[in-house]
Amino acid sequence: MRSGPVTWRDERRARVYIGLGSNLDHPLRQVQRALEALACLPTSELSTVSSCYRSRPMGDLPQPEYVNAVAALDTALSPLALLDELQVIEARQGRVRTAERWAARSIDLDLLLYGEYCVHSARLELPHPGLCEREFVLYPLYEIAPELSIPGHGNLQDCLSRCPLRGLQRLPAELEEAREPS
Ligand code: ROI
Repeated sequence: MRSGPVTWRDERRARVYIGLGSNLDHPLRQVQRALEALACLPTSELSTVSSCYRSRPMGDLPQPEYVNAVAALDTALSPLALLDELQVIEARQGRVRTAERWAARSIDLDLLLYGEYCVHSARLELPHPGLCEREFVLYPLYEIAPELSIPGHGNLQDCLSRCPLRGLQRLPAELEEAREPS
């Protein structure tokens, strides 16, 4: 018989990483609200959340700076069921999908990694195809999972060393806490 506390990781759950980004309608608040929604997903547990970062918009369109963060979630949802849930959260927070590919957005939730899975389908690509070129993903990811290796790309630290900061700034925790209640 076992005695004492047992730490047990449910094998049916996958460790997934989700990138959050916003540059419209109070970005910091949008990110916080999305994190609250992630914490309520069925059969899932929000494990770790990075600091929030201010980043320069990637792409050629003139638009405001972004707030970005990365969250680790343990989930029994399948990749596509999780993607559906992420899109429901985006829609609830007023995300409007326009024909313009890299337009400003109230909230963007990107499924970056789903365990070790590699998927290439019309709806979903894993690892996320932009992951290793995006400083606003790699740096927050490194903050919460420095030992991670990315299927097809090697270890995260090597990816990070090839990715310029482009002015990325970690926001002080006080700023996140001082934010008005939503
Ligand atoms: N640029 C930054 N800095 N952060 C983002 O989250 C982000 N998201 C996007 C595009 C438009 C590519 N640019 C971004 O989808």
